[in-house]
Amino acid sequence: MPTWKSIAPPLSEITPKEIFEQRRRFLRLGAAASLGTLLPSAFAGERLETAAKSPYSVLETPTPFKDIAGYGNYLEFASNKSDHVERAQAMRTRPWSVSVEGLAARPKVFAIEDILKLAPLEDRIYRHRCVEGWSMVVPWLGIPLAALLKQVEPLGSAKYVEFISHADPAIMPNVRRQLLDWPYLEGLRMDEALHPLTLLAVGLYGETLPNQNGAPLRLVVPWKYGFKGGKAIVRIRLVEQQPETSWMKAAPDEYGFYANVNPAVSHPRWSQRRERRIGDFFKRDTLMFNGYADQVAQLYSGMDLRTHF
Ligand SMILES: Nc1nc2c(c(=O)[nH]1)N[C@H]1C(S)=C(S)[C@@H](COP(=O)(O)O)O[C@H]1N2
Ligand SMILES: [Mo]
Repeated sequence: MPTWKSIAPPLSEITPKEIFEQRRRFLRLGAAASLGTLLPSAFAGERLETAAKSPYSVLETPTPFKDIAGYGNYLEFASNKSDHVERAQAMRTRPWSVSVEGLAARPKVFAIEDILKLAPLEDRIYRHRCVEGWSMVVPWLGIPLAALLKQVEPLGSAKYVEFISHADPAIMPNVRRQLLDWPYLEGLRMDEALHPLTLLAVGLYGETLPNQNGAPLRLVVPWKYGFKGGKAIVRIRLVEQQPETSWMKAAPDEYGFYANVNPAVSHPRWSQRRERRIGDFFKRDTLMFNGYADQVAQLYSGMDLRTHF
């Protein structure tokens, strides 16, 4: 079976030339100079060209590529933190389209190539905190989700956004079982979805996303626990009611709709006060809103974050 690399054109062919030039300058500055040694050839995707570093990036050292691409959760493929890597290689991520539908004046099905033309690709180095207590620093490439949502002209009645991931029982062993209510469904409130930090990621470390990290595009919401970031998204629905996510259906007392990183609110089975950054020996304190409080705290003013966990 061909992998997507063998059937997909390099994404560089569809990004504007001036962005490509900026990217080359960025590369020459050395920010990605060590990539060659970081990328195991089995994971190497197509190089993406991006604008300069984003002001939204944190000034922390990114977790090595091999850890980001080798450790994580992709429950459709595996229930542990590593078996999904090999299994996800069976996925074909081209051609790919995303239907943006529901309460919108101009609902539309977008080919991924057209999504990439909506805004310049940005390097965004984000903290990534998993609800289970581990964390990473991830150099994503992506565009703000808002750039896509604005295209369909959301109606005033659209209060929430649902994100629906690809589910294919033929290649995803856990989709043949009842582990979660498939397809993986996540959601955001409209103002969270339109927040400039909310990213549709298509790349990692300057390359197209590895399949195991959610290729060809996935959601990234850096002030929330990692499970809010659905992988391999195929459908985005604008809705009036708060979505019931796959995790809320599975364990409503453990996984709330908001899932904001909050060291003061424990998971029923463990504390969220501290986290282990992959590669570190000692744990570190978890920061309110994962360190993004200055940018997002006002979204929740007046809300009780214990009830709305
Ligand atoms: N479709 C889908 N998306 C998913 C998951 C999943 O199991 N299925 N796991 C989530 C969880 S719990 C985390 S921590 C992140 C992990 O993403 P990463 O592997 O890119 O670090 O993906 C999230 N998105
Ligand atoms: Mo997670």
